[in-house]
This record gives sequence, C-alpha cells and structure tokens, in this order.
Amino acid sequence: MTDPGTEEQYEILPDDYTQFDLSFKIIVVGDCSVGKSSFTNKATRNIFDDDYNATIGFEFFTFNIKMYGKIIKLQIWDTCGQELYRSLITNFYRNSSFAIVVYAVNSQQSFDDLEIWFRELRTHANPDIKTILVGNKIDLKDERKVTTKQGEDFSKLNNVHKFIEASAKEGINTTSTFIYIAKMLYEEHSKFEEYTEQDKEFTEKFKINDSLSDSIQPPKMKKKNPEEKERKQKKCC
Ligand SMILES: Nc1nc2c(ncn2[C@@H]2O[C@H](COP(=O)(O)OP(=O)(O)OP(=O)(O)O)[C@@H](O)[C@H]2O)c(=O)[nH]1
Ligand SMILES: [Mg+2]
Repeated sequence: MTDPGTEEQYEILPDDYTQFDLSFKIIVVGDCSVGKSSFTNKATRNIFDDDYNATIGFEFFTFNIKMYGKIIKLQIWDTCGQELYRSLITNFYRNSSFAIVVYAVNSQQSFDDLEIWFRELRTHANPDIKTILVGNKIDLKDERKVTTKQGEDFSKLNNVHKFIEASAKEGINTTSTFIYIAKMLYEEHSKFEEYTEQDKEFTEKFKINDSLSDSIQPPKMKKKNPEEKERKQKKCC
C-alpha cells in the first residue's frame, strides 16, 4: 500500500486533546479475542499488550486528528465480543458513523460469525452506517485459516466500504485506518457545507489520497495503570 501523504497533510493530536471542530462516533465489534481492543489501543495510543484482558461491556477511546485545517475527533466505542453482553452493545450502534468489524485471520469461527455481526448492524445501526472489515493478526502467518480472497469476497457481498488486513501486534494498518475514517467522514460532512475560499485552498494544497499506509504510528502513550488492569477479567471465552 502507498503512503497517504507527507507529515504536513495531517497532524495526530494527543488523545486527551479537548478542542475539536467535528466529532464522530465509531463502534468496534467482532468475536471475543480477535483483537478489537489491541487494534484500537495500537492505533490510538501505540500500545500493544501480549496478555489477553477481555473487555467488560465496552471501553472508550478517542482519536484526534487535524486535517484540512479542522480538528476531527473520533469517539471510539470498543465493545466486548461476549454473547452475554450483545444486547448491551446494541445501544452503541445507534448514531455511529462507522463500524469497524474485526475477525482474526487465524480463527475460522470469528470469520464465520461475521454473518452475526453484520446482521446486528443491519438490525440496530443507522442504515447509512459505513463498515470497515478488518482481518487482524496477519503476523501469525503459519496459523492463518482465512485467506485474503475470502475476506474480499465477503466484503463485496456485504457492501463493506473498505476491507483491510492488519496486525495490531506489528502496527500494520492500525492508525492509518482511523486516518482513513476521519478523512472519509470529513469529506462526507463537507459535501453539505459550503467551502470557504480558505478551505478550498487548503484542500488543494494538502490533498490526501485514498490509500492506507501500514506504517503510520501515533505518539507512544503511557500504559494503563495496574489497578485499571486488575479490574479486567483474564478470559472471556
Ligand atoms: N499475534 C497477534 N496477537 C494479537 C493481535 N491482536 C491481538 N492479539 C492478541 O489477542 C488476544 C486478544 O486481544 P484483545 O484485543 O483483547 O481481543 P478483543 O477482541 O478485544 O477481545 P474481547 O474484549 O474479549 O472481545 C491478546 O492476547 C492480544 O495480545 C495481533 O495482531 N497479532
Ligand atoms: Mg476487548
């Protein structure tokens, strides 16, 4: 994949940055243990943990980025994959602009269960929600069960906006996915807004192309404190 551009085209801001011009809600769903939290943590805080800490209910992340002269805030709801909590999650689908649906390429079951997650989306989300399908854990080359072609075929059949394969562990296609989402949402939003001359000039000067880059990383953040980690249970399924 090619790089979406040089550093000056966007600036990733700290996740506790409070100002913003536009804010959008993103939901992350998929079976338990496929790497939803790892993917989001790596993308937004540049943290990866080899230990499994199952999400209880949901966890909230933010991704702030300045592009086209505007600060865009993505409010990311990382949900847990346990069936027990599925009815709780349905509340989070509402008003989400993008859904990131994750499976693990080394888990046939998580790929088969995509049918369930897309059915949930069709039932509970806004009809115009966009989806990104992520085949995670591509670093586990020897354990791969789901081919890239299978992911692509599923995406075509289910009107997936973008299909990517990723590795939260190696930081492949993590942050760039959120940059891509911010860009798509900004462009969609700006269709409804009249551009000022200044905005137009900025857009021309700092054109960002559509492709993802697998090499972009956000600034390294501190690890979670031990008490917060303790609150999480070790295994969910
Ligand atoms: N090798 C490898 N391991 C990964 C990757 N992503 C996540 N993992 C590991 O997979 C396990 C589960 O990751 P989580 O991010 O907690 O999975 P989850 O989907 O959030 O799980 P729930 O919160 O229970 O729904 C952890 O041990 C991670 O370290 C990856 O890209 N490669
Ligand atoms: Mg999780």
